Amino acid sequence: MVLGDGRTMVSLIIALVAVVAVLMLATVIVVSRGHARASRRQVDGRRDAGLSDPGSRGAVREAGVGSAGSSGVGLAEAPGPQGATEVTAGGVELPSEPPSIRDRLGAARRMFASYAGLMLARGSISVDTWQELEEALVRADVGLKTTRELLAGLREQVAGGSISTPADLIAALEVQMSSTLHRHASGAPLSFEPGCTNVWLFVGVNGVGKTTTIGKVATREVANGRQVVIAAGDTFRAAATDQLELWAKRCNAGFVRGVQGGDPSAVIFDAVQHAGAQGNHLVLADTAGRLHTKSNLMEELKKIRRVAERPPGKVTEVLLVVDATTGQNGLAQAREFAEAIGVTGVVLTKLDGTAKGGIVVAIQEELGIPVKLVGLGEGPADLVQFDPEGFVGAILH
Ligand SMILES: Nc1nc2c(ncn2[C@@H]2O[C@H](COP(=O)(O)OP(=O)(O)O)[C@@H](O)[C@H]2O)c(=O)[nH]1
Ligand SMILES: [Mg+2]
Repeated sequence: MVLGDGRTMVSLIIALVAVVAVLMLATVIVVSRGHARASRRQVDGRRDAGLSDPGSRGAVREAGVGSAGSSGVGLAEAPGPQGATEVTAGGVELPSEPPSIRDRLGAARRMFASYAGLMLARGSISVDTWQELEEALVRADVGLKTTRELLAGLREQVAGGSISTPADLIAALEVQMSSTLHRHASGAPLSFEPGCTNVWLFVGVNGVGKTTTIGKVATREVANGRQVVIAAGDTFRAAATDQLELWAKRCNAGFVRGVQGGDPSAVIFDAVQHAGAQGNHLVLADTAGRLHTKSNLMEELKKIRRVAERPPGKVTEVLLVVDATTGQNGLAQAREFAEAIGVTGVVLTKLDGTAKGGIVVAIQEELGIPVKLVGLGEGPADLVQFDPEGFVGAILH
């Protein structure tokens, strides 16, 4: 090449520009093919899972996926805002000192104490003692069937001579109630399996506290260093999704939502697939408490469960949320959900309210489902692991 030759220089520049343009064009083609392949894979996955085409239910949005830097608790890096995905970050709210069941069950304890006072004043076990004990247990929501079973066990001990005073009777009741709760592994931690995307499904009728419980569980799990994605599977009520999004933002969990009235299974499928792709550990899936008919709801829940099991998802908990203030009605709900979809544990909420608590014993004795968590208020820290001894002690003395 001869330097200073103007025409040669111009040709060289034109050639260089042409090469750069060809390279850029090739890159654009490769990237757009990659995107097309990825979205085809997701649509195929949905179709395999028996879900509707995303176009028919609106795009899934995502908010509140935090970055590791913003929280310091090791959350996955947020994906870039592409397509219909929307990403926002929030601050983690660590739970303060958890409340104690003992403090919040004051009303139940006072009620039982007034009966115990009557029994102990008498000095010996009489017909009245048995009547008072039965009344106390039924009023505490233990339920007639479970109360009678507990009393039958105590009568045997009295007949055998191992119990002779009202004080012994109350002590034996405590042992019997605790052993009932232990028999069904109550208070066991929630199941979590490494190496897959754990899905914890929250089911239960409207108003029991599913959404609030998910918020509390997400707060706790994020604070413990887990990467959490919340799936707004209650597409039936728009307010439920907004309420959940707020919780997700507050604790810096990922959040996947669908359109109102959309297919809940599709939302949960997308959340699981997204969580898997991000290497996240845990999906907390909200569900509707009521659809047009009850059988619709149960069928929908079965479908959600099937879809959530698709790799890398694995349903490791199906938690039935029961409002403790609904008393024996909660037992009937538990029976229905357990029969339809299988329930691995109960979250008993509102034990801080007017609840008497005995429903815990009834649920376990009659259905054999362990109570795993207890809701003691509306705040993010108002959730505790169920502790059988602490619970029985909080009611009886
Ligand atoms: N006192 C009290 N209120 C609760 C508890 N859990 C939930 N709630 C309240 O119960 C109401 C219904 O809760 P929500 O989570 O929307 O129920 P969902 O319909 O099952 O999702 C809300 O006002 C919650 O603040 C709890 O443990 N204690
Ligand atoms: Mg809800």
